[in-house]
Amino acid sequence: MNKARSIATFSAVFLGALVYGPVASASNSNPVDVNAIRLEGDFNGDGLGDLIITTGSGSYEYTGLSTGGFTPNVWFNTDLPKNSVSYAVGDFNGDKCSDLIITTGYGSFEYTGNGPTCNNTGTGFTANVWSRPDLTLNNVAYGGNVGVNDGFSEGGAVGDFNGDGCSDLIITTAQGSFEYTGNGPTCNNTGTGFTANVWSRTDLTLGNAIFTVGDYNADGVSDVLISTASGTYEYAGQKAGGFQANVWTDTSLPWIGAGLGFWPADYNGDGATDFLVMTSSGTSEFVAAGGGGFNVAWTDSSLYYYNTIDAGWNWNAAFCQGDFNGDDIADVLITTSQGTFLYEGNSAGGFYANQWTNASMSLGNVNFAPNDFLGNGLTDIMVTTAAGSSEYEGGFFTIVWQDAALTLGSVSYY
Ligand SMILES: [Ca+2]
Ligand SMILES: [Ca+2]
Ligand SMILES: [Ca+2]
Ligand SMILES: [Ca+2]
Repeated sequence: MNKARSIATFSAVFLGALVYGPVASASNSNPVDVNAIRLEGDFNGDGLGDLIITTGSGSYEYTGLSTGGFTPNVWFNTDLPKNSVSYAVGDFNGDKCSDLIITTGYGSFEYTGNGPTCNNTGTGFTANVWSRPDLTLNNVAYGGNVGVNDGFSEGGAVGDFNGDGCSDLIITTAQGSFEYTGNGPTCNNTGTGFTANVWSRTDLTLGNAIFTVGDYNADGVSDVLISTASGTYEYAGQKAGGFQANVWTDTSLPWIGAGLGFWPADYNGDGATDFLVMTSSGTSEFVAAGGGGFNVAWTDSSLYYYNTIDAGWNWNAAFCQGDFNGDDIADVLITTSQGTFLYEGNSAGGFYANQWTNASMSLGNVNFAPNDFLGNGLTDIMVTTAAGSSEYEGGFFTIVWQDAALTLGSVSYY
């Protein structure tokens, strides 16, 4: 059974080059990648987006190059093959180099990114800065999870919920959801690892709530939309920790384990995070209206979730946000059975449709991993199909790197 997923994202107004976005794909034959929630990393802190590439052989750090392509295998670990590991990305220690929460059957482990400008000026990662052997794969969600067993990884989130410049976690388990705030030399807590249980909600257990991150009220502190069977509730992050509850509510947007998906980004470029939400009725753009509320600015009833007796919930479109034209207004790639269509964000709300199209990139046959790999302010995309992976430069969508071995279903990107 396919599950609708929250795609944790927030715009580039936080955390420098960290632009969070989803993999946009949907296919029953590729369930893990379908539900990937990836947060874009710059692990070595040079301003160019990097990747963790996970295949059957292990996990590999590829660092982006300004001319396209990557420096491969800056770090690798053959004990972390695809389907036995998930990654959540954030800058948990606040040194502007992206870090990882690595989750396996042995628990969850914080690995902090190293680079010339990071706290550790080496390469690769500093291992086990924080570890929790009890938080094992499929028993915990950080929003960035790619669960091996779909349906058990909903929940969790990464954002800067206390606004101190260090990424924080909402950790969701069978016991509930818990805010852990990142520690580092420039954070509110100058130690390492996390300050546990700054906020907790024992009712928001794994599989019963999803979190969608954004700065919806544009105060520089990450907020969350919490969706449960009762509806969707905006909780505004507080600098002292915790959240102001129910800043905005919409009981017409319930999450019952499926049938609801969010793609947040600043689609009108005013600095406040907006979101696309897909329901069984279609997809709508909710534009932040100040103070935390939203106005519906655009709807397309042809992009929707549907329920089937045999296959459960499914969807007829997938979305991938980014600033593909570099105008500081978020755009979205919409993938349907007819191909992929670039909708460019409009400052007045809504989109300029079909600014780029590709009929061969159809739903179920393509995966997108967005990041500014070239570091020039335009979101580039790693496009993965049965023919392999191709790095498309933002803007003109020209191919600047390819690897035919990294085929759809054989690789996950973080
Ligand atoms: Ca980099
Ligand atoms: Ca870091
Ligand atoms: Ca923080
Ligand atoms: Ca906005």
